[in-house]
Amino acid sequence: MKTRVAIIGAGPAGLLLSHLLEREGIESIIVEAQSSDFVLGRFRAGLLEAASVDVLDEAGLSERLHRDGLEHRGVYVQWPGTKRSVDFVERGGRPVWVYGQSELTRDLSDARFAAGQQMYYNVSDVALHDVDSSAPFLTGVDATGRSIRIDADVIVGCDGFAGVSRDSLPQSLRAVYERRYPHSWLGFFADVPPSSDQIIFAWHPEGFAMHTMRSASISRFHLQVDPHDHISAWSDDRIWETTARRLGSGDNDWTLHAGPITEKSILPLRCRITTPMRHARLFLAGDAAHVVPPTGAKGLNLAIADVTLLARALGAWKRGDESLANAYSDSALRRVWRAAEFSWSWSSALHTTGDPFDDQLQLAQLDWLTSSPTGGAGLAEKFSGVPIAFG
Ligand code: RFL
Repeated sequence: MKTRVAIIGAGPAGLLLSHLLEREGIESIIVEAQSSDFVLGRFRAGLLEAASVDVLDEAGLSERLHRDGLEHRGVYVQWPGTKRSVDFVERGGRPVWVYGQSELTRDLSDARFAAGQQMYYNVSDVALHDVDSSAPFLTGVDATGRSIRIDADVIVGCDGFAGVSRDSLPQSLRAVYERRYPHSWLGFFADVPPSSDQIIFAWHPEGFAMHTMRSASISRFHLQVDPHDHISAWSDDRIWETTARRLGSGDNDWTLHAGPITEKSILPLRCRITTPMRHARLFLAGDAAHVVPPTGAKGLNLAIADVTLLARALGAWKRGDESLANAYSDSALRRVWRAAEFSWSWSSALHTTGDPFDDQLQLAQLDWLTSSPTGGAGLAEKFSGVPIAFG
């Protein structure tokens, strides 16, 4: 097979990229290791910055988002005895949207199928070849066991954290920056209406807790847990008791709606950034190049921003101007490092360490972020995000 852009991975980055490329008049082929059902069934992110929604609006992909998504002007930040609402819009930021990643992936995938996109699911052993040349190609084995080869002008690795494409960056050029956090998140979904009109970030001496939502009937929670904890140690009763204690301490009048837990898992928090995001005819986008801890809700938004920049760059290149493609890695990484800094500082302010000195520093930081106009404006900008091409 032959195409202009061979895309590895049918997650949000790969699907949106193929859509944006089509709008630039560029054809692409997507290969995905998993089945379509598996990809659509993966629950992950749930928060979109306004700039991400702008991209989806402009691409005509946001009808269901505006119908079923929840627009939030801000968040609650709390600690024992105190609960404060931070209104991003009042503080110079923009609203954010609560919309499940699985819903967004479904919208993107439906749009790609409707447009006749060439997509190959269940492709194994994907390998990249000759990315240093002007004729790179991919090989793999399709769902029927047949070997496939895709020749392209460029290859884009949108294959997530566990993908293979970043291994094709030459060792001599590659730099990997990594931070492992000393805590994990126990995340769970419950079939209950949300217990809050906005996301709650709660500092508690026992550990961080967060309440978010996916819809009017599905709630999402996260609890800071020890990195050595196993999910089998967390019965549903223990989870609800801990959640009620940590989230209930900010406001005595608040009530937690408990109910059936439908999914629970423990996720280690880490930040890992691989540079550069372009080498010769290979480009990386989304989690293939960077993962950040989910506290700042940036991962999905970074994936959307990367592929928006990349589609514009490849569009310009097709018209004879390679400058945006040459600038892609630096432009994308500027936003990535901002997101990494926010994810780090926001995580650091909220996750307890067991040291009483750290507790007091964290509370001073949270007090400043939620009561000072300067602190609040910074939090609003960092949380609600900056334009896709900023600066
Ligand atoms: P994905 O979604 O991982 O998709 C990559 C795709 O590539 C496929 N693949 C391959 N295909 C072919 N050959 C191979 N060798 C392949 N290897 C892998 C995979 O099967 C998959 O389909 O990456 P993408 O598209 O870059 O999207 C990134 C987002 O998924 C990710 O950043 C977010 O989910 C991160 N994240 C959050 N981001 C936010 O913006 N807001 C949030 O609130 C938020 N919460 C979260 C999160 C991530 C979480 N987890 C589990 C990682 C909460 C959690 C719990």
